[in-house]
Amino acid sequence: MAPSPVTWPPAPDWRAWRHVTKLDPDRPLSPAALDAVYESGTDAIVLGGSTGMTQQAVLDLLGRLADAPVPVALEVSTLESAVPGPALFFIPLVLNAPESRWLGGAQAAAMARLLPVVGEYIPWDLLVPEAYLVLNPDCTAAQLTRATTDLTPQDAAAWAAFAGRVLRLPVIYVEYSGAFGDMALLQAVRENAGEAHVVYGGGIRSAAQAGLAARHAHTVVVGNLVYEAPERLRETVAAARHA
Ligand code: 1GP
Repeated sequence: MAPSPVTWPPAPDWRAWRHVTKLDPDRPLSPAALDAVYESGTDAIVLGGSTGMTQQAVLDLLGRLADAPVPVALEVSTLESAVPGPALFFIPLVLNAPESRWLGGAQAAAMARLLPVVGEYIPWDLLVPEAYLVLNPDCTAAQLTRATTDLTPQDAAAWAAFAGRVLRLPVIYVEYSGAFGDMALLQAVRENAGEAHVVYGGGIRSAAQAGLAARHAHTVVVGNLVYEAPERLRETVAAARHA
């Protein structure tokens, strides 16, 4: 393969992130809420969402984040949202989805579209695959992927061992988007994930919840709170750091 005609900056040290703030390009974000994110001490901002990941929405939010004090990453969940600019690109897979398109089919289809057109410009070293376990049956991602959400801690441990120790995927994401999850399941994932980096997201609305999740996860993700009570984000950062 020909060398890339562009030089990309080095990837940020995402493994050191303890607290990540997830912003949804499909939701209105007030200037005050954005200020609260910047002042919270969060380690990074990730753009992501299950619906409305249009190119325009992603570009609009990236534009507003141009002066962010922390790295800005993008979770690429649609082909059209794959735009240049973010410091890092997370590529989600859903382990517990019944259809293979969520486990590589859609991603390979996107590659088939991108390679002939912008293949030389794909920043391979900035792509990080994330193996999701989608566990809240009411969240949009679960409905979209029809994920099998009623996993026991033992089931989740098996997925973690397979993804982390067999496939050697770098990230396992325990996702309860919208609801605080089962910490015993999270612990089982962490104990079986091998070298994989374990991320927890879902329903963190207090310092106590952030602290509980950060006991087992390397990184905790907070999303909804930014839109509901942005002034409380800061306490979740402090709790994650001190867990
Ligand atoms: C969503 O994991 C994140 O993808 C965070 O979840 O929005 O419930 O905080 P919440």
